[in-house]
Amino acid sequence: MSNTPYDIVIVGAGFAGMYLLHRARGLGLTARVLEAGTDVGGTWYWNRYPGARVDIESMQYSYQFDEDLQQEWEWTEKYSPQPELLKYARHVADRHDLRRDIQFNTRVAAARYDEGQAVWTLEAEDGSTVQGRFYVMATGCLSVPNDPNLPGKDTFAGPTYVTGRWPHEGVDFTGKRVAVIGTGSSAIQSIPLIAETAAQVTVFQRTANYSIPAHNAPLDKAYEAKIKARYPQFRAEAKKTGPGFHAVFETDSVLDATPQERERRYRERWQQGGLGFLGCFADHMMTQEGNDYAANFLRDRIRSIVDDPETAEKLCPTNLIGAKRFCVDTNYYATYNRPNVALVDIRANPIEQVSANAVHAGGEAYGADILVMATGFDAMTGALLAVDIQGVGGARLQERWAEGPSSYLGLAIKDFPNLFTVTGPGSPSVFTNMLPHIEQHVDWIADCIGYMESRNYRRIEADADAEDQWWDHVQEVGAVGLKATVDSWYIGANIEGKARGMMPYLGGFPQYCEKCETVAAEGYAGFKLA
Ligand code: NA7
Repeated sequence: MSNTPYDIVIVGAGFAGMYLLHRARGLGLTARVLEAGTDVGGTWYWNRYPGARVDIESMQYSYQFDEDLQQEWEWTEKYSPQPELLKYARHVADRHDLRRDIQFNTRVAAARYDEGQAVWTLEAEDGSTVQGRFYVMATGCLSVPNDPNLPGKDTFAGPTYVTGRWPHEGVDFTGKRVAVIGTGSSAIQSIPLIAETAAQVTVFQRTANYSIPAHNAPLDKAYEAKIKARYPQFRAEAKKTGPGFHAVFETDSVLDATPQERERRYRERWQQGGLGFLGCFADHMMTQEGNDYAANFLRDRIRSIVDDPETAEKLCPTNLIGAKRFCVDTNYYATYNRPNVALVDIRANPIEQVSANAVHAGGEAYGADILVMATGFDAMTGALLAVDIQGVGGARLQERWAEGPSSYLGLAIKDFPNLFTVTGPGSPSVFTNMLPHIEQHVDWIADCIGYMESRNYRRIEADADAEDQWWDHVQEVGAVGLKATVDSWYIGANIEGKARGMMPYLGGFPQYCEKCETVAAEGYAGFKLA
């Protein structure tokens, strides 16, 4: 690596890092992207498990900064599969000639701010260093896999695969006995496909999840043409919705509806499929009673699909619908009707140990040749804390966030000057359509740096009071309704020992964007510029 300070050093070559590099060049700044993988794509580079697929329609989960690109690119399916998303990322890298400023195979271990020089020095695991005046963590919200310590896991004789680190050459399950740990989105997407070729699939479920059919299909050409005819307006409308994507979000209360009207709307949304399901009323997340209506409807769907009543009951979630990430599937529940698929409730029968060729739970040994860990991620903070980031006055992010994160707008942290985080804790991030949010954050960061360059400012730092107030607001909004009452990775509950607290901002994407715009318009209110 070179020791000449770049204007901006960016960690991560996913959609955020790629777009920020493009914006940096547009500002006439030098930028270097450091990426642990061997290619661009981030999430879609790492998550190659069978069935990996975006759960927002591809016409909406795509870049909008390049109008020609969004007009020219043709998605083949309503919800793109991982290989197509990776192809898209590679296409964008080629189209904008990004790779020449991206250093692959480089995992950053530490970053230190030198106050006198006003530069950040990033150190990679191989000891090489690179410096930049600005430093941006574009490392994603779900990028560090959760690797639970199952007793005896290391004694397992067969291969263990982690959904978030899937081998590039794929996995052949033909004739194998496969044990899948976890029933979140990654498991729900992959189990139906694994079951098609495996001899036996045993699913170890700790918490049943709600899932809604994707009704995925080839992309309707007439629909595509209709959107492309007014793409910028279509995107602008999406930004006005709470989660930043098009769906019909009704504003009336589930409590005021007649039973017939509730049933009618639930059935209609079930037929439509996808994440818009809960948008059929405004307040599912406000009361237990309102939540129960939707939950009962989905539990009835599960019972109607799954033949074996005992398995169906185990698959019926008992927690609040919408508190954990809602899943979108293709044939998930029906897969349990296959003779080669079995479900083990490990809440009732905890895993005792893994041995050479079995997973032992509730006194039974379930034979396995392959172990699939679909156990999720150290969400929101995992990738940020994987780097030993040292700011000014001895501030260390790992210590600062030991009791939970705090940030100004999910963009900046006091005592860490010239460091920005893309979709960091305190921003709406995972509660929104990630790609438009990434673009909003990157634009904000690039505009801010452009503003500083034009006025000769060399240093920006979140003001302590502004950060505290924002974080209090994030917690206050996060406590409204029922979302925070259920253990989820949104509140850090999936990682043993992790501090609890609502990490994404629940106040809505439009409200958040307005706040960011006001901050910028007021000369970066809440930041100290020097
Ligand atoms: P998730 O949604 O966090 O799911 C992880 C699953 O693994 C979930 O069912 C967990 O059960 C289970 N898990 C985690 N740790 C353990 C242990 N120790 N033992 C047994 N089971 C465990 O991750 P995904 O990768 O599926 O999805 C992440 C996001 O990617 C998703 O929300 C979409 O946005 C795309 P738990 O519920 O914690 O009881």
